[in-house]
Amino acid sequence: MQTVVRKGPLWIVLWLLAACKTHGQANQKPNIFFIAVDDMGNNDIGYNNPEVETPNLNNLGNNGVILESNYVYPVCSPSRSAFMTGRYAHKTGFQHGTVEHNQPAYIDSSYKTVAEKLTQSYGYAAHMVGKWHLGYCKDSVTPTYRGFDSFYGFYGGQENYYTYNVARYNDFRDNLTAVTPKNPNYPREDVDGYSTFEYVKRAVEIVKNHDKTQPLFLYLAFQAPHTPLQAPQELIDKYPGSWTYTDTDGSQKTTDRGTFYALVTAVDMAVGTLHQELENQGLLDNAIIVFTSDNGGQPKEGGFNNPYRGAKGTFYEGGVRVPGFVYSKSLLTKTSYRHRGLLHASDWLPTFISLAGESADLTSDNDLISIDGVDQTQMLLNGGDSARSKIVLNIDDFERSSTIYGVIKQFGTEVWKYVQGNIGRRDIVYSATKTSKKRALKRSFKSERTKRAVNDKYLYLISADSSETHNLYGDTTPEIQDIQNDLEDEVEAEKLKAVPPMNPYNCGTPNNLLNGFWSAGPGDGWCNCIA
Ligand SMILES: [Ca+2]
Repeated sequence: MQTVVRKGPLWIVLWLLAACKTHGQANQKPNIFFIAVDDMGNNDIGYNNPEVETPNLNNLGNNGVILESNYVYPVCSPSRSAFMTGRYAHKTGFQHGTVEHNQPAYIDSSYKTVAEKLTQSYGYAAHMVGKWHLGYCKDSVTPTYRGFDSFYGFYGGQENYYTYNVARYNDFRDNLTAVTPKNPNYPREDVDGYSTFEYVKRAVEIVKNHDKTQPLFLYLAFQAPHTPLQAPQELIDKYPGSWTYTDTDGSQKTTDRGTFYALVTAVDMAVGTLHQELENQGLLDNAIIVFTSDNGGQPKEGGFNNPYRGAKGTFYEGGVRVPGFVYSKSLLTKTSYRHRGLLHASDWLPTFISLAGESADLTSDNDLISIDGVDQTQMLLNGGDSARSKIVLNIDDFERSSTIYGVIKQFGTEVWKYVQGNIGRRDIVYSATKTSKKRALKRSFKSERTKRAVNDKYLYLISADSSETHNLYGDTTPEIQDIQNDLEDEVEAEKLKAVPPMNPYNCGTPNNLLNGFWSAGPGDGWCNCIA
């Protein structure tokens, strides 16, 4: 009798406990806010350069962990492919530069995106706002088919901030619906603003409407501060004056760095708006904010990478080592410092999976078993060592003129970099006489153009020479010879793993315009077009 009486309530209690546990676990998964900016160089953020006003970014970075060795690719699409897939670009076919409008490139469905993993395996809601730049030749390769519950932004690159045009035609979407104020079929009337602010407006809507019993992944990919250099006039007015630099032919050029700063400040304001709303909604109590650029700055457009050499599009540090930080109110056991550990664009996926799963096993999940990214939670949360000692910068030999192989490797406290091939056209070298005086930077660097060849080789000890002024390739010191041989072997081994690039060709004139919008088209769209 006693046993029977107890059995009923006990079963209910256990059932309730199990239900609560499941519910509790769901709540324990942190919200993940992944903020990417476009073409921001090392010297383009306030905590590295007080000349640019970024109080919100400074606050988050200075109270979080600033990433000193945050490596990406030199241009947009490869970096974004690594963000989304956790794989090196040469493993997914994105190693050969940016995806152009007429190129039928996309993330193959065999590579799960971070949004697919978080929504399908870990119970997250996932939303994307901003720049995709990973192909759109059929609807099924666009964000809402690749794991995101919603998408608000554009498929390509280099969009006009006010008209949402790219290369004369429109490229702006709310899920699959083309959006402009000119589109009578679109119900909203308020989509006519500066895109940085439109994006954050949508991000705030997402946050406000989010069911807080579910963990949230938001990928907010600003198009700023990429060209065209457009910003609200009141922000441009903050930065009067001109900035000059010496171009590759030795001539003095003026750069619109003031307007560029205004683009960055607009991003900072947008991040501040989002941050405040996250606080208002209580979504930061168990959350991580990640901020990263996708490649280095373009000096001729106002982006500087000081003290790193090179520019966007180059494999010098200035092209691939970019601003980044993590911030969390509750998850970081060590804060307010700079971490020099190696971190790569491909690491975010496994790191987010690790944060999402209390026992995420990255070695047995078939979707993750062959990724290149590594779980960096110990480094980011606890200030531990980086989980990687090597980064493959790229493997791309599709065109002889742009052939590039590169690897970074840590040996003890030394970090070495080996590059073979076209390290980059804009070979900007910072002057040894640069000062930290305000506005001094405009006088402090010069650039030079030198001939590049597929067999050019570079070896830099970047832990001591981050400006890459001493090419040690061919040095006869035995220790350096050993390192050189090691890195050359790494590159040779990695070459065998590369898949062909997906975006070598333009399709000519595929059927990718519909009513003035860059569009995918039904079914296979124009993915099978042949140049
Ligand atoms: Ca970019």
